[in-house]
Amino acid sequence: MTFQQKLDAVVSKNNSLLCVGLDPEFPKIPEQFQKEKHPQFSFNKYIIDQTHEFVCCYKPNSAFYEARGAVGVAELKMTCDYIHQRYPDSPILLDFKRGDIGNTNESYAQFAFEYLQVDAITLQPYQGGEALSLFFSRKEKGIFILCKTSNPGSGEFQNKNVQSGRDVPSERLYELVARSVVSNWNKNNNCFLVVGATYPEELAMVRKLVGDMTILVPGVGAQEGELEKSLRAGLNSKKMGMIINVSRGIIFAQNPGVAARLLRDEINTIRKYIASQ
Ligand code: OMP
Repeated sequence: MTFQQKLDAVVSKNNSLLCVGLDPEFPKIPEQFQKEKHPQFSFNKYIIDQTHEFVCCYKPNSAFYEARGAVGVAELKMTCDYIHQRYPDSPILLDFKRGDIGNTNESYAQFAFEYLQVDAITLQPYQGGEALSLFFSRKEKGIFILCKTSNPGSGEFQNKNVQSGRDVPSERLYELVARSVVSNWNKNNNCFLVVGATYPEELAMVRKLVGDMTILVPGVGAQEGELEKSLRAGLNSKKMGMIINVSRGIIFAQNPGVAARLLRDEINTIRKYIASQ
């Protein structure tokens, strides 16, 4: 089963485009979990049990586990194992943002796909498609390429005009990334893009360039990306094709299960409204 097939199945089963980001920043974890033997894992287990019916995906960000060294990485592994065992329908998208030369990428791929056994990862495109080809060859895995990131300074490079050839009109760097992914990198139909909810105009532009491709959209909530604007810009022709990630806004909510259900429902209400227009 490919990542897209696994995603489609759970999107339809849970009627959800919502992804919960498992970003257990240690100092922010409630005290009761901090005291546990495996604090990040215990906290994640609680979040996953509360939210699994309302989400289409989980996205643990490796940084929050690596920050604690070996114990954190072990708890990331425990988290992935728990999802595989208890909720095998739920895809795991590892937020990794890696990408290097060939043999280094082999080691990254080994960690993500063999050790953690995740279904998908995020990568940066800076070293080009040649360097990432090893990831593309993993046909069953989802390869998410950073295109237009949500941070305030992402335009420094991503919005610069670039010209790929003498007779070709110039375009923004993020547009070139989107076009390259669609036309050159996606030979195995396993590439996807990441575009921040904080840039709905750019998201609309990317949607025009990539057809119905699924886009990971982080930045709703804590980073103040607006949900309705993002959905208007990012939904594909089937009013789907988005994975809307929310991390802090759900995991640190008073009641994460309720927060996830409400957000799932709000996304669906807006989707229906947009479809009816
Ligand atoms: P919240 O802002 O707490 O919802 O978390 C957002 C999550 O999405 C974090 O794990 C970020 O690292 C990640 N993210 C962004 O916020 N912006 C991006 O442009 C890309 C990502 C990502 O690749 O997921």
